[in-house]
Amino acid sequence: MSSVSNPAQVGTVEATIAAGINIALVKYWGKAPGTDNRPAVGSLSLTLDAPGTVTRVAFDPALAADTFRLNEAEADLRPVTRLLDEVRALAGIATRARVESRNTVPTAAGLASSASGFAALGLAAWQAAGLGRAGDPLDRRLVDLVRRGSGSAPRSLLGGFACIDVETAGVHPVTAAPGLEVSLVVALCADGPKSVSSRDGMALCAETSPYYPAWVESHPADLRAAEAAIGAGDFTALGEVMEHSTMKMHACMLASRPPLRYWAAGTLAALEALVPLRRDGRAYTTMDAGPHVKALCRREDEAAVADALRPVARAVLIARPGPAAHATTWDAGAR
Ligand code: 2P0
Repeated sequence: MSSVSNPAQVGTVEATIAAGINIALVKYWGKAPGTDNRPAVGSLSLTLDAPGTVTRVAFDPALAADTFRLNEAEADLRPVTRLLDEVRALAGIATRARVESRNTVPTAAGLASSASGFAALGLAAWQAAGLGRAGDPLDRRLVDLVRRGSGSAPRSLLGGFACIDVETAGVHPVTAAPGLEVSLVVALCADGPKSVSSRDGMALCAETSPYYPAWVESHPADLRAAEAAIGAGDFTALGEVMEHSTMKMHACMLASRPPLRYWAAGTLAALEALVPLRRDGRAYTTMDAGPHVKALCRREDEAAVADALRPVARAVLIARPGPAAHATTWDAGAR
């Protein structure tokens, strides 16, 4: 009888995972001291049905080194190998892996894809190494693994609304009241990648913005309000707290030295275009570490919100709540 304890040691084993991007309603901005990429504040997000990432990981004994292709081209292997090394250590294997990834996130437009990317990579590697299967309850080691890649990635392991708790750095689903049917309309407002990475921006803000301590201190109340609004199906309360968390984060960024401004002219144009719908309580906006505007609305208003944004945006995507990261086939892809 073979003494091999893990299937990844005897032949090629592979897994393919699809994960959607997520948009934070209550924002993560700032890191706890230390090197484990733990957040300084919690966060609450919505995982979207699209766009997202599909990743296939194959542990192949014939490989001498890991390989990584993103959208059919060779890509930076270092963050992938870092994550694979952690998985190999946990699984007790040394096998190298072939990793292929397809991003349906328009990366050229600068819409963040690291959350769906690390969620898909982490879960695919996890499953291929025999550490767990799709549908298993979330393993805390998996949450930590993907968080070290990207602080927002644990939220993309879950579908719908997801919350990261600042005390534990764990992630849990937030169940919405049945009547709360929302859409997120994404307006792409500028071209090109962002000038300052989230990591550098967070460090600058924590070191130089006089508003950073207030941001951290006032954060838990926003998180509680958002969780309560989702549970009660209160769209207005949810929209208002999302907007408030967003503007506090950007105020904190703007007060950094030198100022950190992720907005572009197109960002303000999109906000202006939504003023009438905002006045009627039909659309609330959020922006991340980039120029794009995302509008939260009720499902019945998604077409009206998209119509208002189209004249001023480079492109408009209508997204709805999406599933948890899940097994798929490489050919099925993702839209
Ligand atoms: C968020 N952002 O909650 C916030 C709002 C940007 C603004 O999560 O440094 O790329 O890799 O942990 O995951 C930026 O996220 O940051 C982010 P790192 P990450 O969505």
